[in-house]
Amino acid sequence: MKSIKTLGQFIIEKQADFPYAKGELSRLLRDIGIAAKIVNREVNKAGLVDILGNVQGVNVSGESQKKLDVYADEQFITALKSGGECCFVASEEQDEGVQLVDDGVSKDANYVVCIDPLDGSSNIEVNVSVGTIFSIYRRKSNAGEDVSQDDLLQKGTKQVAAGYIIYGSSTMLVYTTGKGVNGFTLDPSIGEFCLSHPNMTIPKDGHIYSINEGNYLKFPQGIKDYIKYCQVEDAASNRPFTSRYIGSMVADIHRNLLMGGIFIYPQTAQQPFGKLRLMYECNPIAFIIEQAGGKASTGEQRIMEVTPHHLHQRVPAIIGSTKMVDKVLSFL
Ligand code: AHM
Ligand code: MG
Repeated sequence: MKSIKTLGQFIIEKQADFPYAKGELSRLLRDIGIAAKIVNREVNKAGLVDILGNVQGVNVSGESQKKLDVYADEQFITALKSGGECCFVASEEQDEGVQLVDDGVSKDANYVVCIDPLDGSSNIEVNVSVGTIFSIYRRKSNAGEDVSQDDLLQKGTKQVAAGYIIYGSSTMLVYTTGKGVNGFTLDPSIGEFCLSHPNMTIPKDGHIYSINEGNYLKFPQGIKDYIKYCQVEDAASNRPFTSRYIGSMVADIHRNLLMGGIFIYPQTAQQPFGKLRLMYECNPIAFIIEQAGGKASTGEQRIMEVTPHHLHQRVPAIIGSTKMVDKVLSFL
């Protein structure tokens, strides 16, 4: 029988690679993995229990929150708080950063986390994959000092780790610490994430494009031109390409990571920065895709080089196989 390697074993093995190898980042990743298993359990029984539907209130972006969004938010924040390695969290579900202080303990923690606890949550009710996306930074202030928004508002290039969990036909955790990308599949029989996709790389080119074409009329001309390019017949470049859009960023990105492809969420006249959030959607995904050998751009610059001004900032996103991203950029 082939031996398995759990996420916990892998993290410990890789600990020496981390920039500050004191085990803090390892513990932080482990805490996220534990919360992911708890959220996975609830996502899996979403159709069974009375947990669907809106709870009162809307999140900071004016969208109605689903109960599982709130549940996932609580689980990740609780895990980060009790783990003690994170002092400040930015979450899609929280207007402001959440300071994790428990009898003063976490104030000394060296890391801050940006997280979308349950992305694509409008898909839960129809049994379509959803995800969690996270990004980890060293705090800017010194341990023991008060934390401020400045600790969270760092460029994506400063990420020390990032990952996503996809709650799909199987549940996977994919993460990077800047030394490649590794994927772990949850084995429900033993309750462990097991290394299933070592050293993931995205094909340099692909033939899948993922974009919400319902918004076509509102897209910038260059994006419209690219979509038409994808649809033209040309045997030499394997066109027409295949259009695949799940509407769950993690699921669309995960498929493209494995098969090659491009994901685009552009700006429109109504949404000059697009829809997706820089700090907890685009930056972590950009870090993973770049680490897998792909590219992530706003159309004007590398996503990870965008200067953040507020926690819920939006950016246009063009993410995927290098050749496909370059092709889109040539149309802009
Ligand atoms: P959410 O954070 O409110 O779930 O929104 C993010 C999601 C992404 O997962 C997905 O790529 C996008 O919204 C889909 O948006 P649209 O329905 O406009 O195509
Ligand atoms: Mg989201």
